[in-house]
Amino acid sequence: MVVLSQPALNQLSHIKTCKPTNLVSEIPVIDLSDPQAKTLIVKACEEFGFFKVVNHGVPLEFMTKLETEALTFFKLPQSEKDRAGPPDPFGYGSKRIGTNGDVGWIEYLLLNTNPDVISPKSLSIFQENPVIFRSAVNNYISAVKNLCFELLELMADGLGIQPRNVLSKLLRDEKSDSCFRLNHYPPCPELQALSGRNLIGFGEHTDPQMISVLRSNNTSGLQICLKDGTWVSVPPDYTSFFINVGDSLQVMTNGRFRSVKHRVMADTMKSRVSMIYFGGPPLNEKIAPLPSLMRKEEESLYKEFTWCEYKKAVYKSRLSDYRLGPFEKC
Ligand code: AKG
Repeated sequence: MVVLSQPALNQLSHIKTCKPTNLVSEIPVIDLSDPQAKTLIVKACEEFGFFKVVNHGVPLEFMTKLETEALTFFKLPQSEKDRAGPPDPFGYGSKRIGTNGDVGWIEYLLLNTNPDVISPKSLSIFQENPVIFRSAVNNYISAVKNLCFELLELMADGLGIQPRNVLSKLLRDEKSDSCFRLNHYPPCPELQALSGRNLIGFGEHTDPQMISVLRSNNTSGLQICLKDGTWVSVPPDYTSFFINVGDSLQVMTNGRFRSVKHRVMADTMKSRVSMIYFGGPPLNEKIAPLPSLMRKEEESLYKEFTWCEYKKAVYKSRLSDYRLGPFEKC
């Protein structure tokens, strides 16, 4: 079993008070073969900022192969994993998330998905286990990127805006600032028993990019926050993808789509492995409401900013900060 070095209990975050979480069956499920998919996606993005996708066309083999490779990496001795870290922000990290004091019961690998700017640390990971790991990552990412483009085009169709690649072109751009994260949450029986409370794997946050495509193994832990502030558990499904609307897409739709707050609870008995593709626009791209979506005399809810400016602000913030706040018009 992989054991993260044990931090002092008070360094880790717990859920102190929380309404009972429900296993919701009403999380929207979008079947991509359904002719109504575009309408249902828009509804899900408005209501939840979150949905599950089935019949997505990504071979299960790509998902399970990468999961196996990720576990092989996470099972390496700590000293070997540490050679791929600390994250800069790319590379291997453990417990510390970002540089502003957020901690969680997690270890992870953050990779850049733009081959021409892949960081030296990311390369060292591939050099350990070059052919198999690299091809598992590449196969998975290229399939998930295509799914992401399709989802963004369905969103444009559902919103009734033209051209239909108005969103997807930002991620298709070779300068797209997207990244990919492999997360591992080891089981935590002792810590949980000691604290008697639920241990946080990944603290609550919204994703700053446009869209995130998440796949996990069959261990639960992911929770999303509904519009009314209730936290609900997302039943895991290793064959499907879960889609998060990110802050940038919320701005591009002038608040019509909702960037979903989410978090992960560690499991006492089972390890959770998740893999997330975060689709971000090019650094110099202006993040602003799409003109084709604005109604007559509708005003932007946000100040003007580029993705680079927003990203810099995010890096300086804590996970749970309301990071869009300073960019909203008063
Ligand atoms: C993140 O990496 O930003 C997450 O929210 C993790 C979600 C998960 O591991 O299921």
